[in-house]
Amino acid sequence: PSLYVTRRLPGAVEARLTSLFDASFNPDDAPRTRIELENAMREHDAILPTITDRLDADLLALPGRRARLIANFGAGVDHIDLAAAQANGVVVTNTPDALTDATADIAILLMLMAARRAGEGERELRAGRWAGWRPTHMMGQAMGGKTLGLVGYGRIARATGLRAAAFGMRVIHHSRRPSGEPGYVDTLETLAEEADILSLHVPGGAGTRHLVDAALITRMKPSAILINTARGPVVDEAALASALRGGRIAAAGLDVYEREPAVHPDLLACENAVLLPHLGSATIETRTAMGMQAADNLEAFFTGRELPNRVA
Ligand code: 8YV
Repeated sequence: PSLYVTRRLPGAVEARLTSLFDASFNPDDAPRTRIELENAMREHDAILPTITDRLDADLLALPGRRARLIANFGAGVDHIDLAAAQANGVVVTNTPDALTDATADIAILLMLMAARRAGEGERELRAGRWAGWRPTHMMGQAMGGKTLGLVGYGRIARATGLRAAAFGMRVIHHSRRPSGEPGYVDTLETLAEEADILSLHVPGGAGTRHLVDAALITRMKPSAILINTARGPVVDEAALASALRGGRIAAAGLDVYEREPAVHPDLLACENAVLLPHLGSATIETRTAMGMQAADNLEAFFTGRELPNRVA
């Protein structure tokens, strides 16, 4: 079968895909244009896209479409119109397990950086503004003894909670469907009120857009920290920047943004925002494992086996 891969992938993954399929790789590793995606849908049996490819209803209903499988490289599939995929008989798979630990690690990294003011400190030092040690210099907050509120309770949330417990944190969570597990809090509002650190682990898409808005931020403690490793649009960036500037919450640690790669200019101006360029799954081990998981799904599809990670 013929496969189109929209971005360059780790070498071991490209080698496996080449051994299994008549695979074409995007040569310049730039995001694909709409025309390029249309051509790929018409010319190949399967597509392996990433978060930078928007596969909307028109693309999925494209006349003359040949592609029958979209094997997404990544867990989040909010860039793919799943209802349109379903309606047009296009199968969609994702790579949920491969990136759990790497993303939980980034959530903890952001918590530590925000709580201990690491970005701010490094900027001060590199700018030659560090006046030397003093007892009250750049005091942050401890994580131990604090409460972590997990919004969503899937794989990454749980892995983040386990790590936070090792830092001596109390871990509570809220999810759409009650988990029935210890630490479950009935409403998002109560979770926001109780948490010292609020960490987001919900999928993107219309159902979670601006879940964290000005009203929810108002419920948070003035000392609270917001962490987002999920999807940018879950947070109203303008409302968050205004809260950070006004001292209504203490800090934020973000890995994802509403309009990537653009970042709200007001956030860029906030000293108390730690801002990473969507590094959640960016380790060689994880990106390789994601590619291998996508390859497993492709292989299962074309050999008529059950798909390990079907989402539509
Ligand atoms: C990926 C992610 O790097 O898997 C996800 O949902 O957000 C990232 O970790 C990205 O999706 C790759 O397509």
